[in-house]
Amino acid sequence: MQRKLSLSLALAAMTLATAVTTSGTASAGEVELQACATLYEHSYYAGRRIDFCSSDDNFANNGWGGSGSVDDKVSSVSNNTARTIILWEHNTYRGGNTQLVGFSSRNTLSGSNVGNDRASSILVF
Ligand SMILES: [Ca+2]
Ligand SMILES: [Ca+2]
Repeated sequence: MQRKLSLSLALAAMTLATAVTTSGTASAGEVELQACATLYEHSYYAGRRIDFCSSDDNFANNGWGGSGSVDDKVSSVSNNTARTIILWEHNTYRGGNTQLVGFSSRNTLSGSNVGNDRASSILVF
C-alpha cells in the first residue's frame, strides 16, 4: 500500500513536471512569435500587413510582402511587444506621432496624431 502510493505520487509529479515544461516552452515560443509590431493596410487589422521588430526611419522602401510601399498606407496597428512603439507622420521620426505602450493596439489611426494613411517611420524602444 505504502509503495503503491509512492509510485502514484511519483507519476503525478512526473505528469506535473511534463505539463510545466510544455507550457513553459509554449510561452517562450509565443513571445518569440509576437515580438514585433504589426502594421495593417486597413482599419480593424484588415488588408495587407507588415511586421516591424525594430525601429525603421523610412517606410518608403518597405513593401507589403513584396508589392506596394507601406508608406502613407497604414490604417491600424498592433503592438505585440512589451516595448513602446511610436508611429510618425514623416520619415526620420518627425511630424505628428502616436504612441502605443506594450501589448496594446489601435483598430484605426483615424483621429490619431499620426493620422490615417500617413505613417512613414516607427520607433521601437
Ligand atoms: Ca490604409
Ligand atoms: Ca507620411
